[in-house]
Amino acid sequence: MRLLYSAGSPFARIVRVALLETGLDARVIKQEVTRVRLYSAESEVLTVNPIGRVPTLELDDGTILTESKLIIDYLDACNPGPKLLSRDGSDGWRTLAETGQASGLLEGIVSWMRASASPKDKYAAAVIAREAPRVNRAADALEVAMANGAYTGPINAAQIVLGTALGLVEPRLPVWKWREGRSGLSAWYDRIATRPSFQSTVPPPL
Ligand SMILES: N[C@@H](CCC(=O)N[C@@H](CS)C(=O)NCC(=O)O)C(=O)O
Repeated sequence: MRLLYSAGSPFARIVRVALLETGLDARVIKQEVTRVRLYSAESEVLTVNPIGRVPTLELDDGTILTESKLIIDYLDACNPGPKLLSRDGSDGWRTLAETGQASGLLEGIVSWMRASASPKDKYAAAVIAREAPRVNRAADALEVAMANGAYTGPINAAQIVLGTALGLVEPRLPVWKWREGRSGLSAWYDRIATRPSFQSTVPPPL
């Protein structure tokens, strides 16, 4: 298998962490695509995937998987151990609910970050005005959820997505002071960030 990824992509990081956490990492050749190439017509991703995004996972039979959470489904199918993304309701749908919440936070952070990087874009201010309250609402809900034992138990997709989302803020969106007033969420992040899978996939500063 071959994984096309970019070092700074949070969506690719979800898959990279999942590979490390499931022990499947050794079965995958990793091919880094630089940010400049990823956003160019010369992107290596375009040679196999018309969508042109990372993560892209090429299976041994040439099948192309794209979309981070669908790739996690595939990794779960390859892995005899506990599922990262339980889809059978045996956990009361908790993982699905938490993964959705964490994904909404991540997408909000990415939208805010991209708008901040393009201040001349005529829509940038409107995007930030919509996304900043969204991520603050999500983080406030997460602070409450942490006090109720959410995002705990064996590592799973929800924890990976949330750790990846929060791990993007300090290097890429330092303007958002998400830790202020959120000691529970902050302590949760500091714990997950010490895992070797997170430590070895930290996004580089821009
Ligand atoms: N929904 C996708 C998002 C993937 C995505 O947006 N990847 C970005 C990098 S963070 C990308 O490849 N962008 C290249 C492009 O849009 O052409 C997933 O979960 O995998």
